[in-house]
Formats: sequence, C-alpha cells, structure tokens
Amino acid sequence: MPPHFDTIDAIVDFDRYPIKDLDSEGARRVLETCHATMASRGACRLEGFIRPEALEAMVREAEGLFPQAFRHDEQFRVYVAENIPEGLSADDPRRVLARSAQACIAWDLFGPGAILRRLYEWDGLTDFLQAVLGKSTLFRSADPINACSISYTETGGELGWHFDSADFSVTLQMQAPDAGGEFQFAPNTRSDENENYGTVRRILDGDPEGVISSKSPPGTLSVFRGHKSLHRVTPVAGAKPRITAILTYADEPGFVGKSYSHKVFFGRETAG
Ligand SMILES: O=C(O)CCC(=O)C(=O)O
Ligand SMILES: [Fe+2]
Repeated sequence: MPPHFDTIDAIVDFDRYPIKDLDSEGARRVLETCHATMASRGACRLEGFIRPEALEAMVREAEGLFPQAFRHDEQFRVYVAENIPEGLSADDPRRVLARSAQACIAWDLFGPGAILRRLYEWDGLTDFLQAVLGKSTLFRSADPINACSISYTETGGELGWHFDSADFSVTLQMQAPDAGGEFQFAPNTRSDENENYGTVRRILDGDPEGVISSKSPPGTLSVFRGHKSLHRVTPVAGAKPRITAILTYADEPGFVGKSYSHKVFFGRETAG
C-alpha cells in the first residue's frame, strides 16, 4: 500500500523536531537554537523538517502542477516595492535592477489533499513560526494566490539580489538543482538606523565578503528576515529545476497581497 500523508505526523519529522507541544522540553530546545541564529544572523534553518517519504510525494505533486506554472523573466528593483527618490547618483544601489526568472504555482491551484496544503494549514506550524519570530500574533495569509506558492527555477533561471517587502519569509526547499541555485544571504545588511548603501553596492558588485551561501538539502524549512538582509538565488544549471515552496504570513488576519505581484509572478489580474 502506498504511504498516506493525511496526518501531520506523517509529514513533519516530530522525532527530530518535537514542536507539536510548544511547552515541551523538546520544543524548547528547538526554539532555543532557532532564537540564537535568528538573533545573530536573522535566519534559521531546520534541515530534515519534512520526512523523506512525504517529501518525495510533495515533489511528485509539484511536478504534477508544473505544466500550469506561470513563467516570468523580468528586471526588478533590489529595493522591491520601496519608494525610490528621483535624482539619485548613478551608483546608488537603489537604482539597481536585478533579474528574476522563475515559474510559479499559485495557492488556488493546490488540490484539497495536497501535502503542502496540509502542512501550511496545520495551525501548529503557524504557532511554531510565531514562537521562532517572537511575535505576539501570527496568521496565515488570506491571499488566494500567493498565501503559499511553489517556485521552480529552471536552468538559466535565478532570483536576483533583493530586499523582501515582507519583514520575514519562510521557505521549504523541495528539490535541489544539479548545479547552482544557492541561497545567498548577507545577514543584517541594513538596519532601521543605517541603510548601509555602501555595503549593498559592494555586494551587488560581486564582493562575497559578509555573504553566506547555502545549498539547503531538500526537506529544509528556512525562516529569514529578508527585509533587512540582502539575498538572492544564484543561477541554476542542469535539467532538474530547483523547487521551493514559499509560505507567507501576516501579523493581522485577512492579509491579501498586492495585485502587481499577482500579475508579475502568477499572471493573474486581481483588484487591490
Ligand atoms: O527561493 C528562495 O530560497 C528564496 C526566495 C525569496 O527570496 C523570496 O521569495 O523572496
Ligand atoms: Fe526574497
């Protein structure tokens, strides 16, 4: 009989990450590690978060959805969706554009029994992430299109350097490509007090100092504060695409994203 994934226990490796009861000793230990790396680097990674059999089935689901994915290949500002003053000097990093070339599957294309849907809709994950981030509230996004989505980065594709508009992001690495597709992250590139344009410029020009490269094994859940830390996904090569799920959250219930991102990343016309 093929394995079933109708309970969260079959999906999340609770032996390794006992986070079902956040008050348990095991959960406290997991949270301690996450808090430490969130504080020092603005990021944390949980390798092997998804059980191998569930991950395999998740990848098959993602492959099944792939023909419906919307492709984009566009230039974006590094400072995504931020107001950029006019008359900036030629070398100001706020003028720089970066390339994003990926294919994406919207949330409303996931079937009712999709494993990724079960994971995202499990309240325990939202509660765990709230604890990791030390927030007083956290809600799943109500966006029908990008609440939880899948990005496929095919050969020649990439996601150029940028600061996220959201305060933090959560990703699940599902499939690593044959080559490239590394996640590069410059922890705490900027702060509320200091934009550090010089550092941003230096990284955009290719200086690797202060940049951490990671190739997360499939099954890794990552949380990172991408609004303050410049990051990118390097170009992918080879037949196998990089497949990543992006899970989004908000401090308030009922959050719906911007229509321009629905159009650019998912090819949808929406209001708002
Ligand atoms: O795919 C990744 O690992 C990062 C994605 C990302 O930076 C984003 O969605 O803003
Ligand atoms: Fe990002």
